[in-house]
Amino acid sequence: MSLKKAVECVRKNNKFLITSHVGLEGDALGSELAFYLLLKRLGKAARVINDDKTPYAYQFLPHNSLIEKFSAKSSGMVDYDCFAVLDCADLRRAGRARAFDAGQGAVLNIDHHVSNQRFGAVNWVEPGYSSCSEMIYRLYKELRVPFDGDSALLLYTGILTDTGSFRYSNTTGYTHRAAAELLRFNLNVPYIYNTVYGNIPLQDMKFLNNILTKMRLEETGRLAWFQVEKKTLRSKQPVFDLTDHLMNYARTIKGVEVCALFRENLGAKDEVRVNLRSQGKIDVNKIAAFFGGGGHKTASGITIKGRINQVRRQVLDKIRESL
Ligand SMILES: [Mn+2]
Repeated sequence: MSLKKAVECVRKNNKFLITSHVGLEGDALGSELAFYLLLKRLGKAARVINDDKTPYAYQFLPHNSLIEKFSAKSSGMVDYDCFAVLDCADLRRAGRARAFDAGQGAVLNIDHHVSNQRFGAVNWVEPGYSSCSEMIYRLYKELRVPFDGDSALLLYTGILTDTGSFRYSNTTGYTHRAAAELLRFNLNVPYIYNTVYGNIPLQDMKFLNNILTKMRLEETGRLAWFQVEKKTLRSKQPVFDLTDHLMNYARTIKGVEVCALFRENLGAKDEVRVNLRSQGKIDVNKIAAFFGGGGHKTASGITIKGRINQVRRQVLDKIRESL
């Protein structure tokens, strides 16, 4: 589709500024840093600037330390001719880094979310890819840039996490072939897996357990939901992003078709982050889109202004309609 235009955009420009969505995870970071390395191989200048900081579980990724934290003060001084936004369905998801959109560079939008808003001058958006990292893998192939141990580790981690360790429906033969090629660089798979999933501090595990015991089931067990309030988050201060763990537990329960997590945003007043997961029958991207969010058919998210109880009621009503 527009892979050709993305390639052209990479060839034509020389100074790149790379960002991704807030709530950074494996695919966002893996694709950003692998794209950075690709540009370096091509002799281009590049910087990675994120609004969020790299979560604890992903700090092991090679070159993580070169990622700069967004600062409103210095943002006007960044020089670039291309603003590359990766794994980001909507420019608002880039947080404050979206301010670069108003700058001097053309926006290159590389993403696999079905809800992508096509906000770029060049949009390479293909929901058929498991992950943005798989798209960057493709870009390496297209530009004939060889992989090395670092790029392979980054791309493998991005693919691993966005496919739920190769078990979600977005996993294809192409995904496995890409992984097989990346594994040739002697990646330490148990190490990657343990660092990403198996490194939860005991305190966080207790917190996770606490939320799990408060899980609610509705609609004869087809709908599961959790609610986490600011005061709980403040007192427990989890360092680990527990979203996937919570959702995976809920999804594993026999009969559950949709699960929802409602979490008050610590940094804002009356703002709730909603994460939705589906077993496949229900399109949670549609539900998220109704409230201004988006994502994938089986995994989506929304940030909604309002009191948590009210937000929860509205979203649950919408889910019930589709069950
Ligand atoms: Mn992704």
